Amino acid sequence: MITLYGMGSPNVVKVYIALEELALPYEVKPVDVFTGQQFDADFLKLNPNAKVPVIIDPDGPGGKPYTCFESGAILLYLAEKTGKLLPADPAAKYDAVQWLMTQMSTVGPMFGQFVHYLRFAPAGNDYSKSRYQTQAIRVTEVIDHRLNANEYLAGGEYTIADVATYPWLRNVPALLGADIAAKFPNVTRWVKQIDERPAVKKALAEVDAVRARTTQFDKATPVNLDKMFGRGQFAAA
Ligand SMILES: N[C@@H](CCC(=O)N[C@@H](CS)C(=O)NCC(=O)O)C(=O)O
Repeated sequence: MITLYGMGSPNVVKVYIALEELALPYEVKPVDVFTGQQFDADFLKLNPNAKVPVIIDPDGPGGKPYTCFESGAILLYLAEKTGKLLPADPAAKYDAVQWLMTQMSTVGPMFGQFVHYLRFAPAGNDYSKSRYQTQAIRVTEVIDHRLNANEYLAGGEYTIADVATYPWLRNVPALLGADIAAKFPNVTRWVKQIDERPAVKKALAEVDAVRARTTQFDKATPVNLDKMFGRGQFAAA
């Protein structure tokens, strides 16, 4: 059985969805990032970059256990292990990989930084907040345009590109507001379509369960937040 180390954040939600879509049995080991468990020595052996998600597959390549971190790598690993959620046709497969990389390089980091400046930065960071909000809106527009011409990100097939992007873009109305969300009807249509998938409903219920077992950001102590964000006594520069 695969072990998933995580909590309830979008990068972890991707892996829950993939495991449910692929009907792979898994157990969850919660990592309480808002109390600093990602810095524990045992967890750093799994991911030296101190971030969730991580999976351990006891039945990895060559029948040996395999540990995998970085959500995009995990999605590729699970898709290739099962031969699902990635098109067989090489061009369509690389269409999926391109949009997966767009999620990893742009959607996640831009929305992630926007949320940071929205929720966690001290007052007086308006330039940074505006920059990341603008970038989050810009990439949502790019995806909306793609979904105008295609049912899913890689074309006609639901793939790991959709699995990676949905946990971030389902939050567009909450993060960017209803007026901005209304400018992206294709994203709204695609989110609704993915919301209805039984595996996604199951995954989101599991995510609610892990949220109940982990500390949420509003309960984190100031010192744990400083450590996680590398600021205050933990700043390197
Ligand atoms: N690019 C990484 C990002 C992982 C990431 O930022 N994980 C967050 C939760 S969403 C985390 O572990 N944060 C703890 C920390 O930064 O100390 C991935 O997609 O797996």
